[in-house]
Amino acid sequence: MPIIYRTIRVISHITIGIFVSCLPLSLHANTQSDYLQHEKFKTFLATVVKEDGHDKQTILTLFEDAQRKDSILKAIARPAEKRLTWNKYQDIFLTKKRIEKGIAFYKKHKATFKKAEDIYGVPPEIILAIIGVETRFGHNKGSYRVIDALSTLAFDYPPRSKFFTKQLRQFLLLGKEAGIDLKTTTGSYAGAIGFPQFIPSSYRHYAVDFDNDNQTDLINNPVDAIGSVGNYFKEHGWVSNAPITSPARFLKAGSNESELDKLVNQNLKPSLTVAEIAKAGLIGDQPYSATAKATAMRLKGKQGNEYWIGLKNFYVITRYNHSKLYAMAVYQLSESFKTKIKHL
Ligand SMILES: [Ca+2]
Repeated sequence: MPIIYRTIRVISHITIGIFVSCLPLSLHANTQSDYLQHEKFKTFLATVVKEDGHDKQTILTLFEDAQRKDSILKAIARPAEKRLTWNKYQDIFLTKKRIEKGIAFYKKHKATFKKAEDIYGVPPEIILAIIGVETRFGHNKGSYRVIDALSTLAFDYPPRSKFFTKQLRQFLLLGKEAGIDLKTTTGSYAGAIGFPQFIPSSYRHYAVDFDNDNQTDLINNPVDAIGSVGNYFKEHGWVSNAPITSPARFLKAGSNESELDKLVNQNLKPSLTVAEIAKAGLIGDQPYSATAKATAMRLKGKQGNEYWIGLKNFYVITRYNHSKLYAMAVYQLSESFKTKIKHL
């Protein structure tokens, strides 16, 4: 799109410049860019120049060819976490191929995983599962230019405009701080970057230089990525050696299904005690403390309803992606890795 417009602009200026004033105003405006004339961009520009110290012309040049992508607007309206139930969602991530690739990735970076566990208390299989679910161990880091993704969502997606405007601002700061190329860096449709798909604010706050080469590089450096996921989990409250989630049985006899309906699939944050959940008839297979905070889940599985009890660490996984389906996929993938990597 911009290439065509640029061509029009060149022709306008050089060959038929004399007729430019005859062109309809709207066409002329469209030749500029998708965003330079956008009201929300103008406000954004003033903010980042004034408050973040960016050079105005540099930002204008950067946004000259920032593109609105309708495919991004479609994708964000229908994420897999909302579109699918657990019986379908699991098939995307819990595959033999993904497990094999994970084992190979682990073998290659075993010492780094060990170091991350020592420093952050997060087991290798969890970090491995996150990187596996996010990008298949770096094989798919996303093909949208981050500048396009974040501009589209910040300026043309009102429901999340505030959030993505903040992310766009964080992205520009990453250019200064981490040396990220703002024009060419690619990521997901939501502007997530690198092996672990950190959104720009997470990159700025939780990414670490884990191989001490003075660069914090989540795009090309798997070592920095592994350490950064460990740090992210620790900072979000991961409890070392604590349980994550357990299958649970719904004891129909003497229990109250309507009472259980009120308990399951409420907030992601554990707000009930194991005892309160048990009172409604849901008993975890693991012997958790009756006073532990937990969340009761009912998922549509392949064999019908599945019940699960999630604890603090399950909640921490949802801090990476606010979805119980996501956290369950990470957990189950991690369990597949756990036994396989133990003796490697
Ligand atoms: Ca590094």
